[in-house]
Amino acid sequence: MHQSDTDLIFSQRHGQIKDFAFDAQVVEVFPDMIKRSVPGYNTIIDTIGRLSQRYVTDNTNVYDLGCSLGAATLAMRKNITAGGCNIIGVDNSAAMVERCKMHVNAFKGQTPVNIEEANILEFPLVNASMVVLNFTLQFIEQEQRQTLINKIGESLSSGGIFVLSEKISDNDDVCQDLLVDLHHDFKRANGYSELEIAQKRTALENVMRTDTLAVHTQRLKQAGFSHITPWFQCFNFFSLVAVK
Ligand code: GEK
Repeated sequence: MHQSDTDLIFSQRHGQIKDFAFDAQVVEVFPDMIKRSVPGYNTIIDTIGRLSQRYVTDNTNVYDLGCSLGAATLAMRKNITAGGCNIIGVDNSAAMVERCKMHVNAFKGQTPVNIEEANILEFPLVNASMVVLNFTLQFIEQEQRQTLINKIGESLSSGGIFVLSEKISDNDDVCQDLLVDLHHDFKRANGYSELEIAQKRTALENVMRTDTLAVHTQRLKQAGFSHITPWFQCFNFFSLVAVK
């Protein structure tokens, strides 16, 4: 990997650590950052692709909410076999959206893709057969999460699928400490130093708030999803599918 693509954002000691933001500096190193920080990221992206082949139906919309550089969008575009569909990727970071459009245009595909700069809380969702929230809900205010999940539920047709991936917390302190330690070991094994791990943790403190798996499941039930199953967990990272 070229040095400039490597995530070195927290490698030097910062006097004061600012809240983490999806700015141009983060965009530059994002693919490296997410792969070295999120256990199972590639498996989750591949599986989103496979699920799109199975669940996306003709003449529907597919949403990738908080699409970043479009990894899930591209996986779905590669795998969708249904006709007359549109993939809509939404992100509120101007820097992400600009780079995402370049990524998407660099590959060819049958299904049209629109990348929109918008807040997913305000973005209308209609006629969907698949909605993906891949590590995005954790950045939404906790009080606004139910409204967003309800909107996703309402946009999906019967038999449509929702994929939710998140960093989670555990109410049991012993389990929580173990999962956090295992995740930090994973980051160390991927070349992050103690300083980088500690500074990133501080930067995320005010912007990323995690829920328990039980809270996520309850929210989905309240939004009317009747078939919910976690299909992936590694340490404190999980992904679930919910079918309407
Ligand atoms: C992936 N899904 O590679 N509206 C729109 N976008 C938002 C909002 C919001 N209110 N809040 C945060 N974002 C991607 C990875 S990253 C996860 C998702 C991570 C966007 C934010 O700008 C960022 O691009 C993304 O959500 C979260 O499959 O970095 O841990």
